[in-house]
Amino acid sequence: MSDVIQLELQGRVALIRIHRPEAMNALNDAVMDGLRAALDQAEAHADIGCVVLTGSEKVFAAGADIAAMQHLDFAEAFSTDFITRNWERLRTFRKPVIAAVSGFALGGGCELAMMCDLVFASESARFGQPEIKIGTLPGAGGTQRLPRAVGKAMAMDLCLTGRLMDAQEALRAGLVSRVLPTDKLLEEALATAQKIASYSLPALMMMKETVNRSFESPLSEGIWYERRMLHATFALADQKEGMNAFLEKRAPHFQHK
Ligand code: CO8
Repeated sequence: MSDVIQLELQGRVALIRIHRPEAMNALNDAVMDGLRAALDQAEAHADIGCVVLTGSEKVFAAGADIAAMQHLDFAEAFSTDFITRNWERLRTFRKPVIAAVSGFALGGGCELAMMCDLVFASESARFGQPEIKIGTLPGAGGTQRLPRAVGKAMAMDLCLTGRLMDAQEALRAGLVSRVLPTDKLLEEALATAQKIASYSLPALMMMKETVNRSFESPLSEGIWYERRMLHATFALADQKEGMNAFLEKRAPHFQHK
């Protein structure tokens, strides 16, 4: 794959690992190019139904690469649309993604985790948007997704003070859905991903798209969209199989179509 992004296929799950230990997995162009390539591969691969994105035990990602942007000026940042190329790829990825976060998920690292569909944290996980400490702002959705996840007061608390949130606080606040012992994090994330990937892939993709719609539209529009997507599932062979299997008291055999 690349030096800094490792891709491993395990059954119907793609495990993507950020590996830049010398810089706390700081996110530079090489990392983001590698992540885009890995996601492209996982999206194109018909037999992949779910992705797990992780870092190391010590760090998920400590943010955008500060050394790479230290001397950036406004004209260059604006004209090159800094932080845009490849950053939007995770947002547009259509299959489910679980972030398995151990250690630091700061700045762009926290933003990356929030772009995933589920976030599992190890007991050592620390989340934060500490950009204010270095005189800058989040730039990959931190000020937008964090309040949606944890509410305005908590988001302001984190963004304005730059303090870090531990795993239990993140669980209480709704930023993560599970906290696990550090040595069980990846195992649980992969097992959950295998379970998700065993379901009908088109139904999963429709589910993800529909839940995400709740952030993009008023309630009445979202409910209308959900109703139409429900109707659309009746065109899937997997819906027939799933309901038949239930009524025949047997396990379904989804064909992902
Ligand atoms: N960028 C570049 N290098 C980094 C980064 C980073 N974000 N974080 C750590 N490193 C490097 C350190 O410079 C150090 O390098 P060296 O060994 O060559 O001196 C090495 O990683 C190890 O780091 P520390 O010695 O600091 O390790 P500690 O265990 O003492 O501390 C911390 C770990 C707490 C994670 C600490 O490194 C830290 O605070 N890092 C910076 C966190 C931060 O401010 N993140 C936000 C960055 S800005 C951002 O992400 C948003 C910008 C908007 C764009 C959004 C999309 C990315």
